[in-house]
Amino acid sequence: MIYNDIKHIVTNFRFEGTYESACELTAGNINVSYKLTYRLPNGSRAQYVLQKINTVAFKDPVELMKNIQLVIDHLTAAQAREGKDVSRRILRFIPTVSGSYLYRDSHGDYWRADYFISDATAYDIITDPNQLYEAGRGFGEFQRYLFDFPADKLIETIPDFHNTTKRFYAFVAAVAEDRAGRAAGLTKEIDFFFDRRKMMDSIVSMTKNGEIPLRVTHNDTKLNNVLIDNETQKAICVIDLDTVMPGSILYDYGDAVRYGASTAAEDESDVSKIDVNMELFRLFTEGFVGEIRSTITENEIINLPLGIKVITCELAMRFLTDYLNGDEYFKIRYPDHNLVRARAQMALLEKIESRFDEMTAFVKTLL
Ligand code: GN1
Ligand code: MG
Repeated sequence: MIYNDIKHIVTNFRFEGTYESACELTAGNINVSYKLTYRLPNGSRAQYVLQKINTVAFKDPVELMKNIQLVIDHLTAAQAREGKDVSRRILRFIPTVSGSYLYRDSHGDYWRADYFISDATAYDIITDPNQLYEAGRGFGEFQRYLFDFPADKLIETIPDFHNTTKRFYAFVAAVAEDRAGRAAGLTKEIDFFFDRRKMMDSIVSMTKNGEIPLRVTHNDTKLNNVLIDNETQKAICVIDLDTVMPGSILYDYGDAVRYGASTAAEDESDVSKIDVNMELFRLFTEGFVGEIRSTITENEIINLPLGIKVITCELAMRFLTDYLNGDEYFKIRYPDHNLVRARAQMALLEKIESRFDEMTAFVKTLL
């Protein structure tokens, strides 16, 4: 069945060998991704990731791919300088038959493909606490490599992506328009975000007034966006470079803790299961800060826990906004999925708020 969806696409890429099988990779909420297996002439197998880019989220795939290529070149040079073997550490795209990295099909959809990095895992849920330390180290290292990236070379692939203040305005508009007729029963949820408006403005305003520097950041640091080597259990490669653009490091740090240190899935429907695992919070923080301690400011370190709060609130609000808009942005697997996601992230935020002082006390020990 999957083959029918992609057979007209795969022939347009310079994959080695002959097509054998494909399965869908379902972890992402935006792009559609497939893992392809090809058989090589010597009988061994090659694996690739094929992706259809979501153009509701990414309006300009051509510019998006230029951004990613600049980031890849920068990462490659930085790691080569450290004498690292980059072959399993950096995404590598497969050219199309016409030699570019994007194929536009007859419906106008954009496709790209890269080598699947084998013998490594993108964890949705960790199997060992050390993996969170490694995830922290991996994202920290990625951040370190980007410190001297010339930000003015990058376009904003999604303008105002983590401008939480503007996200709030979009939420207010969604409530007012109530396009899907869903706002009536959601007074409690809607009030939740109005009550946190000031907190949601905090990083944007600190960035504006220069208290927190603008850096080149990843902007989507879910645990499953860093690959951990199966054998060494070390973080080897940060993936999903679609949203690398200027931003605050507080969001990258916060998003990773939000997802990786939670005791439940991002869309857990039983909110009583949701909490922050403080050991995992500490492990991630140590790994992350350890890589970049000498390059970030004290003010950034002290405000790391604020990043966890703001990004969790932002994402909860984005899920609710999408629910109010009739589910036009995030892929959903069942009708109320976005509402369930929003409630899960709201529950997580309440736990983060209750542990905020403890988190702040911990990051201060790293100063
Ligand atoms: C989306 O598709 P994925 O998993 O890479 C979203 C992130 C959210 C995340 C929540 C471009 O990321 O911002 O944090 O879902 N990406 C975009 O799971 O909107
Ligand atoms: Mg992503």
